[in-house]
Amino acid sequence: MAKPPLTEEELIARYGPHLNETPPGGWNAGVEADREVNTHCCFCGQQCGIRLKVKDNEVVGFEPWYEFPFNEGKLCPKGVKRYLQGGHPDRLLEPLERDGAAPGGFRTVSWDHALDRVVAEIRRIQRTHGNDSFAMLSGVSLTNEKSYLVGKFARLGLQTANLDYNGRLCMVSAGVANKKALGMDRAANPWSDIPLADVVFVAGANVAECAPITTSYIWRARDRGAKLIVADPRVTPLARTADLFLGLRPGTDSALMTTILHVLVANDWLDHGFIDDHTVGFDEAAAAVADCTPEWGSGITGVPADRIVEAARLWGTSATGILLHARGIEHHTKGVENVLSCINLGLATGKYGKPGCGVSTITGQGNGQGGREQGHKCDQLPGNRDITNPEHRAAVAEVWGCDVEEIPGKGLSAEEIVEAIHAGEVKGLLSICFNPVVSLPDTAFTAEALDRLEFYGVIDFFLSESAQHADVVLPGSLHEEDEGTSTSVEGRAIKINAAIDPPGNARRDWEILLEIARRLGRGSYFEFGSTHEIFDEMRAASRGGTADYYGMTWERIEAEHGIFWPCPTEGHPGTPRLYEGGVFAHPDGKARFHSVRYRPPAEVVDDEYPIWLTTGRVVSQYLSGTQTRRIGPLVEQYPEPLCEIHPRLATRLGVETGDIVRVTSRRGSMTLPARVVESIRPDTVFIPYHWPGRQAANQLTNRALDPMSKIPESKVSAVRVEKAEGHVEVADRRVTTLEKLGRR
Ligand SMILES: Nc1nc2c(c(=O)[nH]1)N[C@H]1C(S)=C(S)[C@@H](COP(=O)(O)OP(=O)(O)OC[C@H]3O[C@@H](n4cnc5c(=O)[nH]c(N)nc54)[C@H](O)[C@@H]3O)O[C@H]1N2
Ligand SMILES: Nc1nc2c(c(=O)[nH]1)N[C@H]1C(S)=C(S)[C@@H](COP(=O)(O)OP(=O)(O)OC[C@H]3O[C@@H](n4cnc5c(=O)[nH]c(N)nc54)[C@H](O)[C@@H]3O)O[C@H]1N2
Ligand code: SF4
Ligand SMILES: [Mo]
Repeated sequence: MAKPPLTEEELIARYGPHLNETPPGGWNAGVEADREVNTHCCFCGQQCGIRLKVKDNEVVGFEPWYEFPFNEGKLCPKGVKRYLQGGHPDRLLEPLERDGAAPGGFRTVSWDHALDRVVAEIRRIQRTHGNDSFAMLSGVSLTNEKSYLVGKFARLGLQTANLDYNGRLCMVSAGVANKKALGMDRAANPWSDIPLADVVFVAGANVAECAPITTSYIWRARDRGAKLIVADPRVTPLARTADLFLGLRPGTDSALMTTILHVLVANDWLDHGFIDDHTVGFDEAAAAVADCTPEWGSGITGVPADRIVEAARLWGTSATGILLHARGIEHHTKGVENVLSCINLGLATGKYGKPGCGVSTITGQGNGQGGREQGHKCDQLPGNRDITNPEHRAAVAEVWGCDVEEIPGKGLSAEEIVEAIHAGEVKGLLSICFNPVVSLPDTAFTAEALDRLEFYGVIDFFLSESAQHADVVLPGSLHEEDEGTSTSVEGRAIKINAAIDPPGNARRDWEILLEIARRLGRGSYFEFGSTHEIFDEMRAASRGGTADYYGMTWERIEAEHGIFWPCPTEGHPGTPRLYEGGVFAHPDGKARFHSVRYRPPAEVVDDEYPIWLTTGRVVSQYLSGTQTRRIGPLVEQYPEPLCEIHPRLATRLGVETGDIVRVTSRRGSMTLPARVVESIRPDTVFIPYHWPGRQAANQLTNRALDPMSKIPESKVSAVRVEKAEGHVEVADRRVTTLEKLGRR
């Protein structure tokens, strides 16, 4: 039931003077809105509820949406400012075609012309080089409906196996590990379990900056006396408040986690009943860590041995506990092993399937969870089914009304597609919601590949840095211009409502894909009149899969403030907590331990490149920055990439904050201002990756992939750092913002 908005007094009583305190008169006071639309933030996987204020066909501001239970009105700086992007003058309003003579390299063309060109190029390339020589890249800022549609479009419209998505750079290591160990890929617990945990272990996640709303859940656990452990090479804002900080060397997480398992076994801090009744493979996993002593683990991770023992004690002797991990664990050539080593800790101590327990990944992009279930991964069909499994293929073929043989097999993953383009094996590409030139490792290589394409088509609402390499750019729709669903970090499907129509001649993404399919002569598979119809087919296609949405309807999702999958029948309440009673999703109901042995990152430091580089995010920017670099107040908070350097390394280099440093790896070199901070290991530097061109951190990163998940190793490269010419003033607004965020 909708609750009345909280009064000003209630708000202050509840949250204190908060960053997102409502200013007198409300947000955007003075701007008159015609209507308000309840929807969700377009950015991260928290999917905060937000109420957009709309005037005519423009989003003019927002109000907090207190009734949405996940965030209860709270938003981070990106959510607060997101509404400003729609009106940006760079917004694409017409289709564009490459034209060297035109200003900016593109001329405006009609939709008919642009679509004819796209279809003619697809036909020409596929006729000459085979269907798989035309690839597609997708993204999980797209709703479930669009993710599902892209999967079907690539397989039955383009008839190519080579479709993959940007989640491949993000959460796939967790996806592979979750399926292997638990049989299902979703956070084990709803976030309402976090405050019930006696110990919260945050590994490789910068919660305060990247999942800001999760901070309040952790604080609520702290209010109950919970202990907080953080493992990160940087003292992140959340880590400043930790009981135990494990400042490990980048790329050594599996050594840390296997050592913790060793200590759990050595001290018998184990849940034997749980291990016996609900798991298989414990003895092998325990044997694999027999020699992972605290001294050994300390040598590899650089974390004092007694701290590792203390982490094991806190985790192993607490009745309840939640382990949250994100890209610091997953962005590695052993990302899957890292996650498996975390899951082992949960299984060994029985921390699954009950209140206050779970090992869960914090999803990344807005629809990072839903988008990895609906079938636009190279190895997957809807319902998180496996494209190589004959039964799974048959189930989907029946819903699609096609022969099973018409569904192509497993294709190349995202980075592999780019490598195949570089090698001349893939000749054509259509991308939607992906900016590979900024986000893939080794920028020079990616840019070179894109320029080798015979044809590159892009669907985006801004001319992203990748779109600048395109032959045709089709203006698609912004989040608030279309209706559908998305699935948040908790596995909760939620309703995205359209506030406005696409401006100018921009079109809704799904309408563009349908039109291309029609022109390819494949329209009979795509007779959708609305995204609602796509949803109805999607839930049917997911039926019986692990990610089962069959029982959900848009109406129910909206009325119930979201439904947690699996939800197999219309009367089913949804499943907030997985694995209750210790029943896992493998056919025998048991979870699997995996034997993990530490192995080093693909690239390690040496005399020539003696410093570890790790990359990631800042609170005010989002991913490749296409959107947030166009939102002035966010740019102001952190205008350009800074290289975080420890004072000890800075002194050795003779560098102070604002001095320009040159950072060089085996792939490339960049110069940027230093920011001298005590919150990083002295052997490691950190660069946020939200900027393109000469400011791109990915100029330096390594293309090495995890053999199982095919995720690139964004979190570890070896670099050399030198003092360069010049100095700039570094306005450290980020610190002030975080201080505000940390205030209660
Ligand atoms: N502000 C903001 N929020 C975002 C996003 C954004 O771009 N900006 N993006 C969203 C998306 S798509 C994602 S994937 C998430 C990412 O969310 P996070 O994974 O939390 O963010 P990152 O900054 O990529 O990395 C997290 C932490 O890993 C640490 N780290 C680096 N190397 C290692 C290592 O080897 N081991 C360990 N244990 N830690 C390491 C870094 O120091 C960093 O603090 O955020 C989402 N939210
Ligand atoms: N070095 C380094 N590299 C990294 C990472 C890191 O930590 N370090 N993190 C990785 C991670 S976790 C991720 S998730 C990737 C993200 O990498 P990308 O997916 O490349 O990042 P985005 O900025 O989301 O790019 C999406 C593009 O789609 C557009 N877009 C957004 N929403 C929509 C929509 O609804 N419709 C259409 N048509 N277009 C849309 C945006 O304008 C943008 O141009 O980057 C990865 N790269
Ligand atoms: S936490 Fe994520 S979903 Fe919530 S307002 Fe910030 S960016 Fe948006
Ligand atoms: Mo991500």
